[in-house]
Amino acid sequence: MTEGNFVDYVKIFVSSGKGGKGSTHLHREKFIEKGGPDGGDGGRGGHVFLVGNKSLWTLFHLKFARHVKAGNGGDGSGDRSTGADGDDKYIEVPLGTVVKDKETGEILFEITEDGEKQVLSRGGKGGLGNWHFRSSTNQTPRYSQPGLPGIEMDVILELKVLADVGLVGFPNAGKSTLLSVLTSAKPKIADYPFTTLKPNLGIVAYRDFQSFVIADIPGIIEGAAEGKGLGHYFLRHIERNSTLLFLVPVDTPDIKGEYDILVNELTKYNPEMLDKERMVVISKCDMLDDELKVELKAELDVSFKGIPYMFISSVAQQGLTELKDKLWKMLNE
Ligand SMILES: Nc1nc2c(ncn2[C@@H]2O[C@H](COP(=O)(O)OP(=O)(O)OP(=O)(O)O)[C@@H](O)[C@H]2O)c(=O)[nH]1
Ligand SMILES: [Mg+2]
Repeated sequence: MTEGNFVDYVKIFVSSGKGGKGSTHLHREKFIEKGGPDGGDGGRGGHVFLVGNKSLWTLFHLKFARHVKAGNGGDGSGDRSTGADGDDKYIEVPLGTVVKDKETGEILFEITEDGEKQVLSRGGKGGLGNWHFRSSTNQTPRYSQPGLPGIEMDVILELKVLADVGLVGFPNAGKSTLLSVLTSAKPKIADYPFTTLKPNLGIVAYRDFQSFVIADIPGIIEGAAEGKGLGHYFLRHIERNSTLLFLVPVDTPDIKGEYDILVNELTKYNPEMLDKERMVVISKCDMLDDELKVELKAELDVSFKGIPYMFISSVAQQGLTELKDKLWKMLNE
């Protein structure tokens, strides 16, 4: 994912197919003089569906799909044969896509589950063939129904949330490692700064089949808001997250000081960033023995004064369940 291919809003013109005409065919065969009506029905027009796909993250693939048109139904023909149904069209969208009628602004529906399929525009019904209209008074009806037209509409697709939680930290803080242990994402991890060059997203599977999304972005350094490092370029990606998770490694000499630098950079970039819920995670705690942890805790309780913080280790899998619980609570409060 880069700046260019993140798209969360597209306008599309959709049209379902029109129904096929019913046939007015009269049966003809050698030696049978009046065969009677045998015109078949028209096929229905194709529908346009939206389908949820959990491996899609943006609407980028629809950016150039300005017009989606389903196929028309085939006309009925003699021998009571029904026309073919028009081809349906399936538009795949990420979960959390909201569909609006462009004219009225009305929300039509939302796709929230993988594989969920909803009709956006229904194909027109096929017309009935003359065979249906035969009666004792009219044995050779030369009448059949036309197919019904398809439905044309302009719709807006909007992706609600990119990620619920944004990871913020200096390079090498262990952000990508944390993403890799909380989700099935496989970001690049290495012992040097700026390993991550583009944001990575992952879904945290939470108790009872719930989930939330975490975004890992490149490390932020002092001066990021003025363009140092890479962080500033990606700060806008976490502008949309509802919760920020600050990562500071436990071996940092001044933990609160590093946190302050991060907060300061975000504030300089956009003061509204501070309106978000935030939590501090002291990472790599496997490097600390219990005794030192108690000492550090006493220190941090004073310096963090009421700012929620916790210890974790991605490598030793410590504190991860507690972290998920806390994030879930913050997101749902
Ligand atoms: N001991 C220990 N090392 C860790 C832990 N988590 C990450 N590391 C190490 O810290 C280094 C940096 O980890 P990354 O996950 O790449 O850090 P990052 O914050 O994504 O770094 P950038 O992408 O450069 O911003 C790697 O060598 C990891 O193996 C942990 O819980 N314990
Ligand atoms: Mg990284």
